[in-house]
Amino acid sequence: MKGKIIKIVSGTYSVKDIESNTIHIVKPKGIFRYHSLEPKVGDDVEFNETTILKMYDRKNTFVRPKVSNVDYVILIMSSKSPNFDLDLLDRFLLNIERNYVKPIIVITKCDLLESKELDTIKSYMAYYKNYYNVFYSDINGLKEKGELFNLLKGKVSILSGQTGAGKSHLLNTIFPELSLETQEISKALGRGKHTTRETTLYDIDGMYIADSPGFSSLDFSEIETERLKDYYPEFREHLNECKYNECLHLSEPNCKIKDLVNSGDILATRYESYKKIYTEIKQAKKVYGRKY
Ligand SMILES: Nc1nc2c(ncn2[C@@H]2O[C@H](COP(=O)(O)OP(=O)(O)OP(=O)(O)O)[C@@H](O)[C@H]2O)c(=O)[nH]1
Ligand SMILES: [Mg+2]
Ligand SMILES: [Zn+2]
Repeated sequence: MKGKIIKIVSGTYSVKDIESNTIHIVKPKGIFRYHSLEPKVGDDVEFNETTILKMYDRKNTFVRPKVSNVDYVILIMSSKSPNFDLDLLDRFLLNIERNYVKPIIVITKCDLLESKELDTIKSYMAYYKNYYNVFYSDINGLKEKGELFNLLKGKVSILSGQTGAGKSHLLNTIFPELSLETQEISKALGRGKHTTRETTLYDIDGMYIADSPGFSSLDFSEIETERLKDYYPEFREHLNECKYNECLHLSEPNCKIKDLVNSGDILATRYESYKKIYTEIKQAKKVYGRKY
């Protein structure tokens, strides 16, 4: 049989048979350990009644949460408590782009904003809409639920975003059958722990979705500084339009990207964030003495 791993609990694997839609509880063959291959949720496998026999090649694989073959990362950004933060948004987007996965952005907690504050956020997000799908949600859930479902059908998606941003709450409002644990942000921070701890791939009418614990710090030190520019869709759009093909859009002359920043076509905060992260990566490499 062919199937997809949807849950792993202490060495026991739940695999969904693609054809019959039934769940089978199985163990992986010892050969996986021998090859130090760790089957993860999202992996497509060949299996029989008791055992996973073979794992198919992965499109990609994530470490946090441990999920393979991810199509979308749904980035949950709260508009208030924790407060909306463009720099953080750009960092999360970079973290998704570097894994060559498509981000979908959901701005949560819109019910906590004055309409003026919401307008400000929406005016920024209008720029991001040129490149990504953007949704808004409040305490009651998501308005354009149908549109989101159309994107997610038949795909594997993971939720990502700061702790307390409302990942589990959003899943609960759009899929009430899940009843995931959520927690007041103040309590979550006081306890210093995330409310969500384990990874399950929920199968909701053919949409595979994993909730995941939020994280508060992102590490970009493994990115090569010369590659960083490739993870910005607005830079990719103008490949080869700078004087130098290898242009990093920093201090080079006749740089198309800098022109577009000056004309307001590229959001200045995006460019500033790019420069800042570039410098941070350079600094980190110096500290650790790495040579690239
Ligand atoms: N007013 C309002 N509160 C919300 C909204 N979304 C989430 N919350 C609240 O924010 C708090 C944190 O939400 P969670 O869903 O637990 O956050 P999380 O992102 O899953 O957090 P971790 O699992 O720790 O990463 C809870 O008290 C939710 O009830 C919203 O749209 N509006
Ligand atoms: Mg959670
Ligand atoms: Zn340039």
